[in-house]
Amino acid sequence: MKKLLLIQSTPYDSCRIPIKKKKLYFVGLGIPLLAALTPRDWDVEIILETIEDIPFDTDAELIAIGSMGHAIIRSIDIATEFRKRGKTVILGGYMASLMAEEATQYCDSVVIGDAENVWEKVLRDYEAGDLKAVYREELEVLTTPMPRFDLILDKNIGDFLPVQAGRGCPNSCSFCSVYCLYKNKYLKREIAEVVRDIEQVKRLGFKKFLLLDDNIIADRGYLIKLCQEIMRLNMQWASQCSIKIGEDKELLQLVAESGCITLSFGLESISAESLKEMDKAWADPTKYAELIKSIQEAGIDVSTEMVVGADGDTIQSIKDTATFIRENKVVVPRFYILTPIPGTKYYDILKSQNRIYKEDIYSYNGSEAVHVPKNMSPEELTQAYWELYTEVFSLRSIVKRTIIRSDFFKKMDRYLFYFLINLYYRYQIKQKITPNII
Ligand code: B12
Ligand code: SF4
Repeated sequence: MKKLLLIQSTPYDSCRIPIKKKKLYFVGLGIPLLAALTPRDWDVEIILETIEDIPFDTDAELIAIGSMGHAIIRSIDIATEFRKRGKTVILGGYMASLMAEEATQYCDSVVIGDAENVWEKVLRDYEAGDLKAVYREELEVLTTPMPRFDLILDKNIGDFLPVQAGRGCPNSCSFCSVYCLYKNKYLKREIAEVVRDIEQVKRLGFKKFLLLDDNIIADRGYLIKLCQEIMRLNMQWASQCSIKIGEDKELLQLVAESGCITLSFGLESISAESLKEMDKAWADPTKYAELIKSIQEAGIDVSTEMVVGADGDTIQSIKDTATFIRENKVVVPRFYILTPIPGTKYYDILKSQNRIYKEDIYSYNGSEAVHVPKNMSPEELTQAYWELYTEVFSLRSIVKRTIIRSDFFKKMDRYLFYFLINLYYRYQIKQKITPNII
């Protein structure tokens, strides 16, 4: 039987050593889905490099590697090693899609964007000895088979499995890879199909799932119907969406009742000027505190993603971000340096202004300034970023955000869990690892 090895690569750390973990708390869906899209006359093996070693002496003839962000460098190195051993290598996933032309130099074929309409053709072309350098087949309708979780269940993964209802986002933030790939397209799956996948997660013995959508409230009516279905399954879930959900008390209540325990919000910045620069002026930072409160009052824990280094940011505004996070009792805050990912609108703008400071994609890890900010030097930005992380994950801030809360005794288990996550992040930050590859 022909054999395919599917790899999700892990990024390198600052010493160019692949980042390894004992456990992968959040697994992606791309690779298990690709396995499900593979015709059954292929034998498939999955390797999640963050928790497993790559079997370079594999008997698989075809190697397909997925890459997120700066992990593309690792994917390229893996591809090079396999090609030396005579294997055929295909790259895909977000980062290979955004820099497909460059990626083709290091592999036999690149799949840009969604694989659903094209993966079987790729494999058949390979079998016929007619593999093309690039494949791209945009989706008009999103329908996916049941992901092959059977291939990852024996691995050391967390207690959430991934499910996806939709892809893309109607917004157009300048720095965003999702916008770059989907423009304003927002594709949703039939609710029955999503429920089918959640039911599979439940059948496999998992009580929690991660709804991987980038903005789950992009279609309010759809989310309402989905929550009504999820509710009867008696599961817990987490997802991410626009903070504007805080304005919609009725929706918040339904989302919470359906089992949503945590929502993550790309707040990006507390500076209105910075948000404008990111084409995210629709978000109003003066309302953030009030919206966060209303989400917390609905019983949903608030996690945030923010970036520093936009033109509205100063050293002082970056320091003030730590106070914002502490005062609003954000349980899991994450930060990145605003990074002009090649392929995005933001990259083109900075390039035209001659403000790209480092071209080496290896530095595009979100924790090192690669552009020249307006109000500080790149080095000052990198330093301010790590100081922000250090302050936010000081014991004082961690305790204030996770323990000293009026509802602590109501949800003690959950807050103690967040407390431990925060301690783990604190440990990672001390090693200068951006706490994301969890
Ligand atoms: C879950 C997730 C994670 C998880 C799990 C990652 C893992 N190891 O599997 C965690 C939290 C650990 C994580 C970490 C990181 N992530 Co992440 N992650 C996601 C998220 C939310 C969902 C991914 C997913 O499963 N999507 C659903 C599947 C079905 O879609 P898909 O992955 O795009 O796959 C489809 C196609 O792309 C294609 N495809 C995917 N892989 C492959 C491979 C081959 C060979 C082929 C042919 C096709 C193919 O087929 C699939 C079906 O159509 C996405 C956002 C998003 N919208 O996708 C960000 C996202 C992919 N992550 C991103 C980044 C930057 C990272 C980090 C680098 C962050 C950091 N600075 O540390 C790390 C890198 C980790 C790593 N191992 O490489 C960016 C990537 C941007 C870019 N330009 O590449 C995204 C898009 C978030 C964003 N909005 O910017 N991530
Ligand atoms: S709202 Fe989020 S997913 Fe949508 S374009 Fe902006 S950053 Fe990207």
